[in-house]
Amino acid sequence: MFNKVLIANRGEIALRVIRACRELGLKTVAVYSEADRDALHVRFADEDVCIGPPPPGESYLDFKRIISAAEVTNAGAIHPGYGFLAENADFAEVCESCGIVFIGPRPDQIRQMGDKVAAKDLMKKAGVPVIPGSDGVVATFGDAIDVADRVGYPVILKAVAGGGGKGMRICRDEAELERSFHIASTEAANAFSNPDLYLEKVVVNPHHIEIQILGDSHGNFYHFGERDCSIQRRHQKLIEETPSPFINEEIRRQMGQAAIRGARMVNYLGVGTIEFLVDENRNFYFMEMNTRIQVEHPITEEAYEVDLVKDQIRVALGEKIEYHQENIKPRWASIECRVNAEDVTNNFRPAPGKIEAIHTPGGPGVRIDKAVYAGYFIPPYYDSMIAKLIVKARTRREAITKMSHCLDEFIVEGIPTTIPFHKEIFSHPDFIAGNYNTSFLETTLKVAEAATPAEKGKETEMSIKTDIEKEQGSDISEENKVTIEDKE
Ligand code: MV4
Repeated sequence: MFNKVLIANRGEIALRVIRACRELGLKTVAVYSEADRDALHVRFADEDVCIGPPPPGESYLDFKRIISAAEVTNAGAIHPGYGFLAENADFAEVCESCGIVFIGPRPDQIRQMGDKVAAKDLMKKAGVPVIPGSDGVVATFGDAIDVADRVGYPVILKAVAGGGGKGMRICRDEAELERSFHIASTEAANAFSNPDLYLEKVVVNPHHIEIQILGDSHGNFYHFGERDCSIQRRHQKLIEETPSPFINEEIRRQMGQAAIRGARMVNYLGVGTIEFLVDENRNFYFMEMNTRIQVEHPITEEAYEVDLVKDQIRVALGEKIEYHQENIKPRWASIECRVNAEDVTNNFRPAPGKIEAIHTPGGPGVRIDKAVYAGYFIPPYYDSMIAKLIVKARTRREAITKMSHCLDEFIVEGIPTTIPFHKEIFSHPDFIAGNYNTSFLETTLKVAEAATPAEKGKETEMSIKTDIEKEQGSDISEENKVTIEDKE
């Protein structure tokens, strides 16, 4: 079917895929931009092709350059990793038409899940609980009022083409809904070239719990439990863990079965993640589906003793994946910290530069997925995650202890990292007690909205402010911001 895989990505995920390919006896091709000549994925792949200048649009996002690289190297498949082209239905389609296997779901599945209203509709049909709200797009302000009256305030306006927290607006009453409706629609049109909105009741203090699923081309579907991703700052996950301290075996089974019903409904192919919001009473509601391998997949691999990337590639090879759902159980407690090259004291500003020295922790139950090394220059063009520190232990308490020691042992010189921030979280009694939800960083550590007077009106380079946001100053809640960042 194919025996050579081109990896259309960089960084740690490119290495992760190269390793999986090697173990499966597959040859690998790295592609790289001029900023990545010294990157490890280029060194470790069997072949490599420079595909253009540093800006992603001219390299890692450029269909033509990537397809050409696959054709000249005779690669039969492309693995997109996460970010970049991973959830681009058009790219998956182009691969198909060029006779190249896209390692991921089918183009129509990517497209369907990218349309948040279509995805929600589909899940509803599959019997998956969805957040109460509009039946599809809310066409007019009048319709929005009717739905809001039915489900009750506060409500949230979301962009149909949005996702990941981009272009959402919370409305506490009708007046606010009236003010927000046209603004949100205009923002959505500008940011996503689609003005359509849908409306939902706000789930208060939700937990972000996602279920890992896998489907093969023989009609088998499996779930690998949950990941608790509630520790986020500005919709960027910082810590993920499994099992979730909030989820018991019974809820896990229910959410897993719901996720499988959703996957089966679209005959889903490959690895995917179904994101749920879980309220304080442990009611769970479908939020979005991610049709890619995710940054945080290693905690599931460690806890469940599986290799999701190898399974993903095997599915693309047409192989049958043989698990027994009743044997897929969390055998370990696993936690991941995303180590980013960011200045925590300066609003988490990305801080690219040269890594002068690095020492990573080790020992039993410690896994580090990274692609940086001493002397490596972190280029400013891509995302700031430089390593993932993943631990596993028999209990959550032991995993937390291990993580704390690993963070102490993790030394990076030359650039600031998020490690000091992680240390704070791992010593916080509420985190240790498992007593947290998506509001933790904002309300407990008070960092989500770290804008100081000097910070007012200023944003990081990668985010854009719409005119209305500038008008409102930076007092608006995070939920009301639209960014163009498209990293995980
Ligand atoms: C919500 C919500 C509350 N109620 N929807 C944020 C990311 C995007 N995928 C959806 N998000 C939310 N949708 C309803 N009806 C709260 C959030 C939310 C959130 C969700 C998961 C993790 C962190 C979050 C932080 C702020 C808001």
